[in-house]
Order: sequence, then structure tokens, then C-alpha cells
Amino acid sequence: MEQTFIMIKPDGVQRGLVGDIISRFEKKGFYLKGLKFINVDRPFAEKHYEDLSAKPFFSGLVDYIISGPVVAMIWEGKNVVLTGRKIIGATNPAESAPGTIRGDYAIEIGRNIIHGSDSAESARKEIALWFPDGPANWQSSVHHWIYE
Ligand code: 3AN
Repeated sequence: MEQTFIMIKPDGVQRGLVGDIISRFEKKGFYLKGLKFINVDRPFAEKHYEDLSAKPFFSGLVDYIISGPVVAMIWEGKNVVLTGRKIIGATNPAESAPGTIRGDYAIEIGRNIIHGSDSAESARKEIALWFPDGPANWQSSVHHWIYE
């Protein structure tokens, strides 16, 4: 089944939103397949955001991601990459709908609480970077109550 990489950024951690965010993915029916609470260093953050290295906000973005601990996660389920992006909401919180994580809790694009992979290909790259040992190996006992 499809997997995605989700990271609660330092502002989400500092603001006490970890439980709420995990809860939204759990209640939807997605399976938690990896979870780490870590501080990343500058080279690691630069690697994660390497596709944005030419952007004017790149160094500010890296400063923000290394400013405190983050929660790195692997979530699994049908269409989890796209649905995860919908749960998160648009990149700019001014455009994210109420009911989404960014729509409910964020105001500024540079403090938008959470990251989610934007494609199955980026998910594979990001999971390999953040979880070199791969996802946890377990099966949910409620699978048949979520999928037909
Ligand atoms: P998303 O996180 O929704 O996939 P990306 O990949 O375009 O969006 O941007 C990655 C991160 O870079 C965003 N989460 C945001 O924190 C930051 N970012 C994007 N655009 C801007 C911008 N114009 N100014 C400041 N930060 C930005």
C-alpha cells in the first residue's frame, strides 16, 4: 500500500499540536508505520529541501526546520500521499481551507506547521532519507473495517 512522509515542523511541536495532528491521520484510517522525535542538522535539512535550494526563502526555511525538534512519520494507506496533502491543506495558510491542519492552525507560509510529501516519488525519497531502516512491520487488526 502507498506510503507518505509527514513531518510536524518545530512550530507544530512547540505549539503542542503533535497529538491533534497524529489523531487526524489515525482517525482517517491511515496506519502509522514510522515515528521519530528528532533534531536535524543543517546538512540534513538542506538535503530534505534540496529541490528548493534555488528559492530565495531556502536558508530561512532551513533555519526554521533546524530550530527545534520535529516529529517525522511514515503513514500508510490507499491514496495517502494525495489525501495527506488534503488533510494538511494548501502550502500558504491564507489559502488553506478551514478544517485542514494549516487552515485551522497556521497564518504564515513560513510557519505552516507540517510537511507532507507531494508525490509518491518524493515520498519514497523522503522515507529513505528519514527512515533508512524502512517502515515498521505490523498489520492493523481493523483493516477490514476500513477497506472493502
Ligand atoms: P509544501 O510544504 O506544501 O509541499 P513546498 O514544497 O512548495 O510546499 O514548500 C516547502 C516549504 O517551504 C513550505 N512548507 C514552506 O514552509 C516553505 N515555503 C514555500 N514557499 C514559501 C515562501 N514563498 N516563503 C517562505 N517559505 C515558503
